[in-house]
Amino acid sequence: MHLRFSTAGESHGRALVTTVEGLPAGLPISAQWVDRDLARRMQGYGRGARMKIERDRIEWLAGVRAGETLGSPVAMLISNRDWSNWEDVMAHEAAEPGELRRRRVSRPRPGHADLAGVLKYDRLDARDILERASARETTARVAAGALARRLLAEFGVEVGSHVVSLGGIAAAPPAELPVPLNDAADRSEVRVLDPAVESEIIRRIDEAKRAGDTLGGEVEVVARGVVVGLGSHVSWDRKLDGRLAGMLMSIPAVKGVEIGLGFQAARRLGSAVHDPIEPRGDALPPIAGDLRGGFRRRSNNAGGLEGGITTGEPVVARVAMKPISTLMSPLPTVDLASGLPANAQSERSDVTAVPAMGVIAEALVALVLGDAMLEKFGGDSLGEMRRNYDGYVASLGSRWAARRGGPED
Ligand code: EPS
Repeated sequence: MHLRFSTAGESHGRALVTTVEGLPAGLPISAQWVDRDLARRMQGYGRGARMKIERDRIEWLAGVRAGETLGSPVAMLISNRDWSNWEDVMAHEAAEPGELRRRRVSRPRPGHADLAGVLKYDRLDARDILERASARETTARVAAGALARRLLAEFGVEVGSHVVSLGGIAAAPPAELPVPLNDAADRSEVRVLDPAVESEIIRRIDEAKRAGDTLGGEVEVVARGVVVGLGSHVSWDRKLDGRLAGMLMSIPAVKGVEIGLGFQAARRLGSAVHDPIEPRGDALPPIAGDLRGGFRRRSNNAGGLEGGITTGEPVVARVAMKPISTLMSPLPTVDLASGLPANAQSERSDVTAVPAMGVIAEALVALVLGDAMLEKFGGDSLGEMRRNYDGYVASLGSRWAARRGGPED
């Protein structure tokens, strides 16, 4: 991995921390740039009361000076405002037993990490598990992703997302997605590009809330301006589709990922799946500076990836999230304290976090693409990376072009 990141922090602990290593020196960056994505992650109709408490923003800890990266690991801190309500329960030092019993979770929620976690880690209190399994951790990932997004922006890559279904209600987005995608999606409270279904989805969320239930949904992430040739067919762990799918599946509550046409492709004839190739202009390649090496596709069913390599078409992934597992009308479980049947614990939670999941998915796609860019173009400084990138783009297709008109192979 060329762009590594890790996070630490419990949902109701003091703070979240994230470190990002591998960024070149000289990348312009500001806290405002990162905070913008943190604020977007907190949005969306159907979020719980926690989002009214927090004002997620970063404090730089390391790796940035005078608005530019230094090439050293970047570390960021995001304080939890809610910590002040949990200091005793979440105290780091040995606490009074009474404090630990407060807010103990002994009735594991079906669908959450609670039960598997307490068994695996040999804990009595599922809070020891859920504090880290909580999707609060994605705040730190979005901060890391914002740095990757800043790197990609230097190379003209835009990563956006929109909700394609929520609570079983499908949106009908326009065939040509708006540019920039997020400006349009963020205008909707549920991040759909179909005003006709917006109020229907909001009604469904209200209904689910009244019933003490939760809702899942699907999001589409689109990265435009990605150069042909990121990732590789040569080894399984270098295939970019695998790297993207793995990363997206790591989002809490995500149960499915599709690239391009995804599962639909399995049901069609090959001729209705594969994207015909044509020259971009009337002439054959190369066209100077063309990210796709002078070619283009009539469709993009492949979602911008063939053989684990980017084609230069937009990279498109769909991500499916199950309904949140904290139900206010809880499901049957077993009380770990008594061993008897009980109803699962209900903690404050969201009815749905699908709109926020799109922002998280964008961040992770940016991290994977940023990693692949660094793998291909490397460089200790942004200038060095840019020279490598420009040299590659300028030479795309030149081997082939030099042979054209020459003796037949
Ligand atoms: C979240 C913070 C959490 C939840 C949600 C996401 O806050 P709290 O538990 O204090 O209400 O709103 O967590 C979950 C969905 C989950 O499964 O744990 C956040 O910051 O995104």
